[in-house]
Amino acid sequence: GNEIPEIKDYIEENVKVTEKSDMFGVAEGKNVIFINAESVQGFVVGKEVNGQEITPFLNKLVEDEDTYYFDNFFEQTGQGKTSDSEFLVENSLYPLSRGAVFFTHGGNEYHALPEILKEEDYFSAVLHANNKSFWNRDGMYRSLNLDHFYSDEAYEITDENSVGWGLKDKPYFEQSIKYLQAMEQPFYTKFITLTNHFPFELDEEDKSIEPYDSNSNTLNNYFPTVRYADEAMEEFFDHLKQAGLYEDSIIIIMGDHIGISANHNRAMSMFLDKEEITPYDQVQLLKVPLFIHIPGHGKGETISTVSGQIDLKPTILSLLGIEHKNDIYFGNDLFAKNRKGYIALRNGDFVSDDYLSTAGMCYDVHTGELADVEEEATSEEEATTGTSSPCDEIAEKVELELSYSDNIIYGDLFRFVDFAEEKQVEK
Ligand code: GP9
Ligand code: MN
Repeated sequence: GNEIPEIKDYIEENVKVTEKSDMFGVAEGKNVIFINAESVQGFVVGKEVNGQEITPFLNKLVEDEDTYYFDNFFEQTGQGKTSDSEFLVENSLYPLSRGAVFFTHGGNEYHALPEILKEEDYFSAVLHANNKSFWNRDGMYRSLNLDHFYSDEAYEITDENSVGWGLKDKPYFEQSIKYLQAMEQPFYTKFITLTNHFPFELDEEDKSIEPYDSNSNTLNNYFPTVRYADEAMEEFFDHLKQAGLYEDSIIIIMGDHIGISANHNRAMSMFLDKEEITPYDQVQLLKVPLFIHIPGHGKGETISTVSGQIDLKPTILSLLGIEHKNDIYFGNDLFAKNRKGYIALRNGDFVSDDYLSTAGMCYDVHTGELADVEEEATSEEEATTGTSSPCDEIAEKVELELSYSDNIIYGDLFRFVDFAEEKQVEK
């Protein structure tokens, strides 16, 4: 049956923040430039390799007074990788536990950022120099109500300006500027970089730092390509300034998902100077950087509350001063005070203000020590199951949220919701 009323009730009670944040409307009417930074993980920010900074530009941004940096921000993708991260950001719904929702449910009804922003006279576009059908982007973007997709056909791609997966990030950003300049404002645009993609190939002339030296070529080569992406983003900021687009825009940079998998744990533990990578560490490595840069704002800081990709949609809407009371989503405005307090990973693991749950174990999130199992049962139900863990309460919510999100997608339930009509009724 149609579960929408039940899901809405759950969201009203357990997800939505009750008060607008202080940041509501600070970027009203501004352009939004969102950079999906391919495979950039949080562990590189502020770190060095061979005595050299890996991400000098991002490191400067951390300190920038116009930038909020979220250093406890998690990727929540599944098998759909980049496309899952896009799905999370546009919808504040979870991707699926198997397959890529962009492929399996690209024709569903959604209520995504481009659609909501269109009502506020925003023009939306994605700029990404790859084939438009990769990840079924062209199909899904239609369902998300995106106005335009500048794919590989919009770029001049040659042997000289390509490496690995295609057009290098520097010429990609450079060639993109003319499209931004010609674009109707305000706009909501997403840039998806490509050079820092597995297997992290880079031409000699583009290497500003030397590879690492470990038993993993993947990890070794990751650092020079991350640095290349860092430089490309710095150049992009300069292009935006030169084009007169910087002042009227907010720029968001987000790592889409991890670049270095658990297969490289030996090398990773060497780099991080740890004896081993524990299951707790493995989850901590799912952190990706998130920057929200608001030119002229002057109040930026580093925010360390637990957060994730599911939070971007409500955050962007809040920054732009757009109310969306009847929307159905699972994230929270990153600047709100009474947030949910946990981030669900697609496999049911989670990270909360206090705990980290993975592989059936419950850790103290701050110390990485196993959290005590309460010996004494406090209810009949617990008495029959034997033990209870301090992670149980949130684990239940996580399971419920993931299943509600899945049901919305599998049942294409937004077909039955008239978001616009409800908006009118409320007024
Ligand atoms: C392809 C790019 C990479 O267009 O977004 O996708 P990924 O392999 O990271 O999901
Ligand atoms: Mn990716």
